[in-house]
Amino acid sequence: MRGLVIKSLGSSYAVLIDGEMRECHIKGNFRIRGIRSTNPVAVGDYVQVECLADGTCWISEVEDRRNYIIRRSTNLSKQSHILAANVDQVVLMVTLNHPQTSTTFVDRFLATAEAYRVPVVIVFNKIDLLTKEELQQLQNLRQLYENLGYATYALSVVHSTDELPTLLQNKVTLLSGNSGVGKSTLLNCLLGEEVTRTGKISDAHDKGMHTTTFSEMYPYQQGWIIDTPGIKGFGSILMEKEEVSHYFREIFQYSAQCKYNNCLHTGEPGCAVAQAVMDGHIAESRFMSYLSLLGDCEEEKYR
Ligand SMILES: Nc1nc2c(ncn2[C@@H]2O[C@H](COP(=O)(O)OP(=O)(O)O)[C@@H](O)[C@H]2O)c(=O)[nH]1
Ligand SMILES: [Mg+2]
Ligand SMILES: [Zn+2]
Repeated sequence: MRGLVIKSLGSSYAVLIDGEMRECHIKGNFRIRGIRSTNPVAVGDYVQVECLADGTCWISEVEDRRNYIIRRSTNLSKQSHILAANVDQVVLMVTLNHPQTSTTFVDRFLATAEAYRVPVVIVFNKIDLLTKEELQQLQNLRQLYENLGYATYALSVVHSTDELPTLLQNKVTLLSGNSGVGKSTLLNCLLGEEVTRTGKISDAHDKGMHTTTFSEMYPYQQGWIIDTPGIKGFGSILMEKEEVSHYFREIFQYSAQCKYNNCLHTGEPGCAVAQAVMDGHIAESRFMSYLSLLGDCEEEKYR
């Protein structure tokens, strides 16, 4: 039987088979070739399931993934955790303030998504809390990312989510963003029930305790929304230094005109990227984010 993995239950999985939710197990030695992850099966996976006479169900096979999003563990093990598979788009929820989301965070997130080839839509939330100056800043940021080809929305989840059903329908969407930006509030609002915890207490928990949190998929508008509680971003993925600029659309564009074709845009002569930053064609914030990711690659060598 074919099923869709909806949720991890720790050592087993909740799998939707013919409209019915079944708990499915995996054999201890179950592995997928080529991926070193702590979880061989992920939310969003399509799987083959065999149910035995004793009523237990077993996952025998994971179908090839269209894509998958991993989170690399921060320790030295270099193990990774698959957050979700077969994702159509990521909604990155951002608040300019309350709490502040840095452009570096946004840009690193976008770059990683580029590497996964998963489209990102940026949703700026809590605009009801912004001052006049901040609203202007927001406009500028939206313009910046729209110019790069990213769709953006600006709203207050607590007031209106009218635009979102159209954005989400028929798609598998991973919801992401820093803690406190309003992800749970949005889910509750869209799904019409208290599906996930909201508020300050749970946020304090997210930060203070190292509880294991699992992704979960919720049906919505002929599509699915994947919530990854307690997880801010994707975590970075391993990149070669030369590769980083490929994931910053405008930097990649200008890099074609650099004097040296292995230019890293860190002060080399004849660097078209540096010139474009000076001329205001590339936003300084984007260039800073690029340098920060590049710095990570440097660090990576010594791990
Ligand atoms: N003023 C305002 N508060 C919001 C908005 N959206 C969410 N919040 C509040 O922000 C806090 C954190 O929201 P939550 O959904 O738990 O964030 P999460 O950590 O991303 O899941 C809660 O107290 C929400 O009520 C909004 O659009 N405007
Ligand atoms: Mg939450
Ligand atoms: Zn250059």
